[in-house]
Amino acid sequence: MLKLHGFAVSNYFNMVRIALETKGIPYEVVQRFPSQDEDWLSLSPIGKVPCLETPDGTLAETIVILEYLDESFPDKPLIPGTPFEKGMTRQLMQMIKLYIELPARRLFPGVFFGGKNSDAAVDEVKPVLEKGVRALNTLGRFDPYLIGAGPTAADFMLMYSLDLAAAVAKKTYDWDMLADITGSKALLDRLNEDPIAQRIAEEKQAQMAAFLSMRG
Ligand SMILES: N[C@@H](CCC(=O)N[C@@H](CS)C(=O)NCC(=O)O)C(=O)O
Repeated sequence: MLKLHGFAVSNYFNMVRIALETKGIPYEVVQRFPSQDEDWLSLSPIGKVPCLETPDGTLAETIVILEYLDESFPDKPLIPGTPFEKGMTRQLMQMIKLYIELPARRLFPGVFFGGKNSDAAVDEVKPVLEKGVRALNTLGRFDPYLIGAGPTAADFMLMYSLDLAAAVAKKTYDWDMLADITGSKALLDRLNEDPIAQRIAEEKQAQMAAFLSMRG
């Protein structure tokens, strides 16, 4: 059986988890926190979570794992359609990672973990997020899902990235980022209403206090 390594507060872990659950793929969770321990690095070369143990070996990097799942379990595709349509979903996945999640993540220490963000980081992140917002407005259809009638892997990346990025934008710049992405608030509400998403959110909430005290 597939083994998903990670922990319930991790947004990347939850992107993979919701894909596994939505597709109905059997899997086990192995609770793991990021580290540079030798045994973990032998599974996840950079030491991050998530990582997926498959019958053929181990894969790290969320987009790689999502692609592996869709190719190995073609029912209920999360990167559906023609090569071009698949390209559109993949394009959004990359835009969300590179221009929403990663820049926002630079400011997590000051926003979520009681640290202080440097002025340089604060200045550098905003224009990148603005480009990400512009790309989502250009590429997203929000009708009702990001790119079509059903959720894709891009929706799952969005729901576990945009919530955090919006919190970063609000606290750092007093910027209501969701108001600037037409349809995004309704889409996040729709995605979060799903019973699978609610279960994942409950597990995240249950682990949150322990996670924050571990970091503090
Ligand atoms: N590019 C990685 C990012 C994963 C990631 O940043 N995971 C976080 C937890 S949500 C982590 O392991 N952080 C520890 C670190 O950055 O060393 C992916 O797509 O899976």
